[in-house]
Parts: sequence; C-alpha cells; structure tokens
Amino acid sequence: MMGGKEGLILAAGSGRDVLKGKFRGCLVGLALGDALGAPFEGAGSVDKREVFAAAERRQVLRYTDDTHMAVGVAESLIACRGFDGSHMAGIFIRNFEREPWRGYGPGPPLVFQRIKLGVPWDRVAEEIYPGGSFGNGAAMRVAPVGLFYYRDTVRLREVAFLSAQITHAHFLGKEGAALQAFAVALAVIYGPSGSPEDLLERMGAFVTERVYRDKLEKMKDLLGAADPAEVAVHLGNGIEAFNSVPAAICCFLRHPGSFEEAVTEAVGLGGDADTIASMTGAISGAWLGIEAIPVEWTAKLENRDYIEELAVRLWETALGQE
Ligand code: AR6
Ligand code: MG
Repeated sequence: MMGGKEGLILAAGSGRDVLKGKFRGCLVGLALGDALGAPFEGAGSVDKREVFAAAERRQVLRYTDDTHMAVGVAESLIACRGFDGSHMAGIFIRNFEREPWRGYGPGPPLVFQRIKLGVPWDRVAEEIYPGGSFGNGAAMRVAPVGLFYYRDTVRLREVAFLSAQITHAHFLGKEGAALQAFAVALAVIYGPSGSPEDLLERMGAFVTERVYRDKLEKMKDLLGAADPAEVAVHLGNGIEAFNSVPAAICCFLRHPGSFEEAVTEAVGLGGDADTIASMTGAISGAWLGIEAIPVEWTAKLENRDYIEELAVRLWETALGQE
C-alpha cells in the first residue's frame, strides 16, 4: 500500500467531501486542459495571455480524444468495479464509433478494427508499432486509474500497465501511464499542502525506466526556472510519453497552488499542447479540488455534467472497494 496511512486519514479525517472534490477536480481538470490546449496542438510556444484570451473567445470548450478515452476508462472501472481489459476495450470501441471525429492518434483506430476482427485485447497493440506504441495515448487517459487505486501503488501500476496494453504495448508507453497515474494518486493524498520536492522524491522512487528517472532529476532545476520554454527544451513537448508526461508533471510542480497557472503554462509549451495540458490539469485538479478551477471555464466545458457525474460515481465505487 502506498501512503496507506495518509490515504485513510484523508478519507476519514478531512472528510469525504474533500476527496469527492478531488475526484471531480481531476476529471474536470483533465477535460479543461485538453479543451484549452486543443487549438494550440502542434503550435510553437505560446504566451499564457493568449491561452486565456482564446478560452474567453470560445463559447464552448470542446474536448478531444484525450478526454473521450479517459471517460471510457472511468466508465469501465465503474461498470466492472475495477479493471476488466476486455470490457474496457469494448467501451473504447463503442465510444470511438459514436464520435470518431475527436482527433484520435493513428494507432488506436487500427487497434479497434483488429479487436473487432477477433484479435485478443492484450495482444493486438504489438501488431501496430514495432515493440508497441510509446505515444502518450495511454497516459493521457489514465487519470481515473490513479483516482480509483490511489491507496494501492502496486495495483495502480498493474492496472495502469494493463489499461495501456490495449493500445500502447511499448514499455515506455506503459511506464508513462503508470507515472501519470501515480502523480494523480500523490495529488489526491498530499495536495494541497505537500511540497513539489517531496513529490519528486516519491516519483523518482516509483519509476523504473531511466529516461523518466533522468527527467524527474532534471525537473529539480526547472522548478524555479524563470522562462517556461526551458521546460520544453529540457523535457520535450512531443507526442511520445517520455516527453509529454514529464513536461505535464513539471508544469504542475512549478505552480502547485494555481490551476490556471499550471494549465496555461502547459498549453503554452506548444507541441502536444492539449495532451500535456490535459495531464497537468488532471494532477492539478486532484491536488487542489474542484473549487480551485475557475467557474468561467467549467461553465463552458462540453459535457461537464456527465464528466462530474462520472467522477462522483468513480469516487463512490472506489470507496465501496474499502
Ligand atoms: N515507433 C515509432 N514511432 C512511434 C512508436 C514506435 N514504436 N510508438 C509511437 N510512435 P499512437 P496515441 C509515434 O498512434 O499515443 C491525439 O492527438 C508515432 O509517430 O499510438 O494514442 C492525442 O491528443 C505515432 O504516430 O497514438 C495525443 O496527442 C505517435 O507516436 C495523441 O494523439 C502516436 O502514437 C495520442 O496518440
Ligand atoms: Mg494531443
């Protein structure tokens, strides 16, 4: 069990409502980061003021495949009261067929086609890229796993890997998903009073792949860097999990007290801006809770009611597992 003692104190002592607010903050934060970043995907670095202004101009903050797949992960964990690979793959396929226009990466639709032809859910991903995909598609959707298993690091890693396996079989894609899920779990347990340095220590002890360990080490220098562009220079801002997951974590750690600052900085990195901001938003929302997310943004978030409802059902299901 990870931080089992702290987790129990949080659930019993500081109130179930705090925990519920963290679950809601995490999924709403994920969707908002995705929606705020979507217009900037593939861009160069962008000033935060432009990110705020672009959000203000839009009537609806529409999300993309990152949120669509995270919704699928949550739906499956709730329906099965835990992980079931065949069920989760089926939900991904059902949701994709309803809304294929969400901006999916190239790999997942090919995976879905092959599963429908009968290839087993846990074998298919190896057929698409040599060694499997190391894209960030498993990490971008994994936050509900971090919420559901926040008290149990061993199971959290197992389920992060298994949920990744459906589309992202490469060990670096899986490790990115596990690290992002772990960051969410740490945010649930230690936010908002913990320290970025302590979180970095814990993440450093968690990861097993060198590229992630080296980037977590590098983050110590980046926490106080004046120019956010340094984050992209040293950690990367690309679609690969080993670039975008560390970049997302770093933006959160540089601004643990402010959802807006963390998320707009993540969007401003450019590159895979929606996915980086989505992962930052999930961690920041879990750290600070729903109350810290600006209402001007949540009011315009597409399908906000359903996303919040899922967060609450995930919370109820997770507590029911005690
Ligand atoms: N070898 C070479 N390139 C690779 C490999 C590999 N083994 N694995 C991944 N790539 P994919 P995703 C590169 O297709 O991760 C949406 O826009 C390759 O360039 O598995 O689900 C979201 O917003 C490949 O095209 O998709 C996210 O930004 C790319 O990684 C993103 O897509 C993506 O891998 C999620 O994409
Ligand atoms: Mg993206």
